[in-house]
Amino acid sequence: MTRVFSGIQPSGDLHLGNYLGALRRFVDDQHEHDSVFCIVDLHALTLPHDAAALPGKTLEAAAMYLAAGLDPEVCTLFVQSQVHEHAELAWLMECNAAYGELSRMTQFKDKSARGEFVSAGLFTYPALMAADILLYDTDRVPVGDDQRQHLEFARDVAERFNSRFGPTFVVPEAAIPTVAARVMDLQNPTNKMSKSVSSPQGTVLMLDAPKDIEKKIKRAVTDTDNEVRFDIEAKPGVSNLLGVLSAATGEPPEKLAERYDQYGPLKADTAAAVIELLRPVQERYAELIADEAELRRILAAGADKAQAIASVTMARARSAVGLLPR
Ligand code: AQP
Repeated sequence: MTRVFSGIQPSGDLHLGNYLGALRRFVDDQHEHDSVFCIVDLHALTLPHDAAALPGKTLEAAAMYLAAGLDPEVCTLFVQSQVHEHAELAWLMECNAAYGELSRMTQFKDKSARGEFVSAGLFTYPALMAADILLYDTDRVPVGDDQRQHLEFARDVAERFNSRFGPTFVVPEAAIPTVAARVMDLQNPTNKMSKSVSSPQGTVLMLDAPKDIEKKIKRAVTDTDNEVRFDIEAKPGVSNLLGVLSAATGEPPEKLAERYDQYGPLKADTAAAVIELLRPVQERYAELIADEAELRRILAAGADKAQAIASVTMARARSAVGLLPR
């Protein structure tokens, strides 16, 4: 059976981009593939973070995964730092990654340009991500388009490791959605919607109240010619709305565009579709987040299941590079 692995950082409040680009697709995958999903809290340490808030954010991410429809009886759901093999394999990945290839990562360039303190962890983030994926003999990684380059890096390191030390890792494939692969910020439609870049009016949060979703989408930046056309280069704002509406309704964006000759109705329909899409998730989330003990229990059981797989791969990788067993 195909193995699927993916993760989301508990680095802030999850948004519509995380849902359409990643989370929603995990729910379908769990029934078709052997699925392992992770809350990648070690990745959330790569930027300055609020230590006191992180445990809560991690539980919120878990509740959101479950609210979106993940069933812990069907898939494996766990927290990255609770399976120590992630940090351990990351070191082997770093020692097989070239400084030059890590320097070319666009996410590192973007994020390092923003902060005053640029951690070495931010630089080696893709090596930890490669470890996450390779530990589970992953065939397929459902991610948004922003993670394409990191996935390519994981493949390159796996191939290099296999050719240096013998067959050790499965080389994974990225699975990028055809619509809403990169949901853009509503106020800056040439930037992706993101947790860590503060654009409150440009980011639809998973837990936003319907009136806030409506307000944000109705105020989305478009352009002045009032022509509804799906053209990401020339009309990024309008195309972003059409992409979101398409992801919510299942209709191709080009076809949806034919239905509108003004921006107002497109925005109103997009807002209504997003509100309806998120409503059931928000309702389930409210119930799940109220029972912290149950969330912790689910995550502990998930970590046991994950570690049973990860420890086998880790032992194989240790032996391949010549580390002496204890
Ligand atoms: N705007 C987006 N459109 C589509 N997919 C997206 N993803 C993120 N933003 C968009 C996908 O969500 C998954 C989880 O992402 P992550 O938490 O690992 O971090 P990220 O990709 O760096 O996303 P953020 O929200 O921008 O987080 P910060 O700001 O903390 O870095 C991934 O599959 C990603 O592709």
